Amino acid sequence: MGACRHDWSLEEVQALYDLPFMDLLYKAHSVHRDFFDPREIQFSSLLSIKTGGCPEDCGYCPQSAHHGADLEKERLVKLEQVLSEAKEAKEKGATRFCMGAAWRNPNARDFPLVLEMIKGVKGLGMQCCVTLGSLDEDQASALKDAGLDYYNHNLDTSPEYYDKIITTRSFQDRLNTLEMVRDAGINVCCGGILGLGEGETDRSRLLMELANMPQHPDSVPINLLVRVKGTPLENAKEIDPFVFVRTIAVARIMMPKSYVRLSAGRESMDDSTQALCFFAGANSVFFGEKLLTAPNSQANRDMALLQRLDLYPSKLAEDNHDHERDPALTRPVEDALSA
Ligand code: SAM
Ligand code: DTB
Ligand code: SF4
Repeated sequence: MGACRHDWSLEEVQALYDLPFMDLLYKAHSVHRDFFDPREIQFSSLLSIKTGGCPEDCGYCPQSAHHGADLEKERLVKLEQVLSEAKEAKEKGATRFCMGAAWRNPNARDFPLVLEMIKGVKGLGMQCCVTLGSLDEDQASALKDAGLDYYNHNLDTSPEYYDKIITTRSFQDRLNTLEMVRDAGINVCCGGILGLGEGETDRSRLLMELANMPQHPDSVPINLLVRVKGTPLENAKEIDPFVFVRTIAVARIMMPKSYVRLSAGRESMDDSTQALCFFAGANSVFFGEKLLTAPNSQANRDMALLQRLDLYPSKLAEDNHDHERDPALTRPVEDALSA
């Protein structure tokens, strides 16, 4: 049974990446079966609660005020709208409702309203996640008190490549916010983006940073860059889909108990690539017509794909942190983690 390690070296991560593709997938899928039902996919639904005009300069992001993406700016949405969107997402099978705001950090005027939104979503019996930028200790503990289950704050890329993509907030700032979230007792949702022009070593370093945190993030979103017109990365070179699949597989092996989310970028991904991602250990997706501002894979396409692959959306009760497995599903893979 794979142990949770926090001492990965770059050489070890690269050795996993460099395994023959089929060996890597076999190993990752074996680890996946040790901890999860390989047929179950967790659905999260996204809502942008404050759109555009962000003071940060993240090179991939259409919501940055530094770039010229064609985007309608929106003020904080109303509580009623949040609740009706959350209800609809729940009816469609989402177990988690995630709200994102284009802020550097939450401000004193809007933060109490976000706390009300969290309480409202919790009142519907859903898990709740928010991503609001950097936090201080008091904000983290207020979020916890409001009942927040997850906080999303991504590392995005390797520490070495980071300042080619973002200059207004440091990699260390991100680690500090993550520490505050962890210390407040909120589950951490933290991952990155591929296709930013990063190199192989950057992808390994990103996964190494994630896995070597004091605790593995509970959710690990792996985004494929959505190239948006008007952003500095609108013409970034596409990456080989098999590199994306390899990244999912390596993340699964390094963080065996975490939910690995096949996140942004599914709209442009073909069904076979997504199927390979699920085999490699992805067990969560964003479900619904829209991500924050960009289109997502259509719900009917997702449902058809799940059916064709004999997968099913997780139920709330099963989507927890008690990874008790049905022994009938466990294969003899004691050696799954030995190189
Ligand atoms: N403003 C907050 C922050 O950055 O912490 C929260 C919202 S932000 C949009 C959340 C994450 O979405 C980013 O960290 C990034 O990983 C991802 N993201 C943003 N734009 C993207 C794009 N064009 N393609 C893929 N992922 C993207
Ligand atoms: C994450 O890792 N991906 C989501 C969520 N966390 C907040 C956001 C993806 C955004 C894609 C671009 C957009 O919709 O603006
Ligand atoms: Fe702002 Fe978040 Fe977009 Fe960066 S990723 S520009 S912080 S909304």
